[in-house]
Amino acid sequence: MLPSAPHPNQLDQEKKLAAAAALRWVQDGMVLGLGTGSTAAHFISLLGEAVRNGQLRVQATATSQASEAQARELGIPLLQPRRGLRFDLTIDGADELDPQLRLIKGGGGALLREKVLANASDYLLIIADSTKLVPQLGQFPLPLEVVPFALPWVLDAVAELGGAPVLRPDRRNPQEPARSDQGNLLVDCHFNQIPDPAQVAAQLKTIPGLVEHGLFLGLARAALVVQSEQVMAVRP
Ligand code: ABF
Repeated sequence: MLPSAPHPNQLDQEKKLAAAAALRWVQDGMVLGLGTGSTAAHFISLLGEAVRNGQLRVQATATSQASEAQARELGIPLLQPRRGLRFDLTIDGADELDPQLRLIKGGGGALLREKVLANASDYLLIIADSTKLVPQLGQFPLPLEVVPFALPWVLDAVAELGGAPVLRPDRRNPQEPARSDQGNLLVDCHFNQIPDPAQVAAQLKTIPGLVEHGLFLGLARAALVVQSEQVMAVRP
């Protein structure tokens, strides 16, 4: 009997729980990276409240136009990319994470900016509901960001790796391909299981025109994962 998936309302409660736990990691004066996705959106809402009522003074950069718009709307002071900019703490979601804190990210299409900010962060904290922690990565299709011109060859190369690539359709207009904030295409690769994420990441990096992949290895320092309505800290 497969464990039943949590009810959507319960899942949203779990996301809010993880987001609230992450807010306690934020110290006054921090420079923050703001993630993308529904869990990160809950965190940004809570952060906006704390900024509005004067509890926290922070500056932040977002990993997507959507998160930037939400943060701006909430009055969170925003920093644009500039040389030397580093983040004390970046809070972001994930599509899958394993016990070694290896991640699959990019279901929300923001993997490139997420990886750029993760790489510029002193501390990447992942927040996740109970469906995200898995024993082995790969059940969730691995997102790629691809330059449009290169698409046919990238699809061939990923298929060679056993990744069953699918061009992601636009959510609002499925006749059109989805586009990243950079205007690139998004490809979801169905590996089913990825026993050696480092090897797959290294192989993907050799494919011209594949600008970023959703394997985040050695970037996350900790994760706050909800299990049985409790928030559990996971460290590699
Ligand atoms: C983002 O968080 C993406 O990388 C990932 O797709 C998403 C997870 O989505 P959600 O929090 O909505 O479950 O960082």
